[in-house]
Amino acid sequence: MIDLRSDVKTLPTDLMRRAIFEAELGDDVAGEDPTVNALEARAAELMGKDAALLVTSGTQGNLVSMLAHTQPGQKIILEQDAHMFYYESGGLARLAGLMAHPLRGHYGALDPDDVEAAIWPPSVHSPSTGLVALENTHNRAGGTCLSVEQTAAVCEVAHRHGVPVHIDGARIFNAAVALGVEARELAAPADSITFCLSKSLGAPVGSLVCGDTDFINRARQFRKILGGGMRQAGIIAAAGLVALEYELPRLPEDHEKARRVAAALNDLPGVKLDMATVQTNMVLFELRRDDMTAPEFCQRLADYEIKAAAQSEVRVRFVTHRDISFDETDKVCAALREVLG
Ligand code: TLP
Repeated sequence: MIDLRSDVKTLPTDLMRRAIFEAELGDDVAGEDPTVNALEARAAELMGKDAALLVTSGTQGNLVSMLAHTQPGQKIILEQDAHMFYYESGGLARLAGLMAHPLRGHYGALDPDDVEAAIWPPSVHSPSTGLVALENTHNRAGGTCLSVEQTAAVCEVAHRHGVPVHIDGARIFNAAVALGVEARELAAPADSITFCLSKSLGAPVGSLVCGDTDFINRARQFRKILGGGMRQAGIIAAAGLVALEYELPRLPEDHEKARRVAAALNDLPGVKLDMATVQTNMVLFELRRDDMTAPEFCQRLADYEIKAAAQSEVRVRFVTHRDISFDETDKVCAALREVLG
């Protein structure tokens, strides 16, 4: 099966499985797991931050970050299609007690002027703004990147008003590869960042929250409150260390696969695809045809041993990743031509 539904579907590599088997372990809640400590040190170094914290998932990373940055009753400003707003089951409201102020972005990027206007002046009537959140790459915009300049411009506005900035960098390394910069340059203007091991990096579990030492200490306590204190978590960290060493350099290949799929789709009737969004490992498009809906199209792909998922009656997202080879990518292109041509 060729699974285009998401890069979260990747299975651990042999190297990861061996590293898990051989990992040196201890009680991470007490800070005694050497493999977790090594991963957190490596993550902090890659993001150019003081410290890092291993969490169970991207969602948990974003949640502990919101909890550590804000007070209940404050406002969080974020893009209206942001994962933290759209897909995290309202955890920002239910668990962090935040009010969301969503803004419409452009290819996932917030306009700094809109952010400034959304930071309402202090008043007895209004909530104060506790956090601005960015997403890089932006999932629902189709894996689009925020540049260093775009990130810095929003951070400048937020910081001028005393508001911290968190980046949901689930796929920050894809952005770094696409933009030709280091991930730490993209993280530098922000106060904190979460990145995921379990998406394009192909590890089975885990995300890292990175920031200054005080922030990470607070986040660690919130992780415990949320039940995310794990004991011999080195079995997770071991695969993560392998992912950072061996999978990170491989990411440009996934972008090339996405470009091939996008080029094939772009020629086909009834496909509405903005090629400007094809920047990383995602291809987001609309199917505007009388003969099939997006779910029916995905159903047809099953005959070619391809798993795909529609996001609505017209919208489809494909994600390329390590478990789809270049040969399989070409098979996908051929299948698309047969089904839609
Ligand atoms: N994204 C997943 C899910 O929506 C299923 C996907 O397939 O793309 N931030 C961003 C930008 C994400 O894309 C995701 C997951 C998360 C956070 C949450 O990560 P997890 O699933 O580890 O909680």
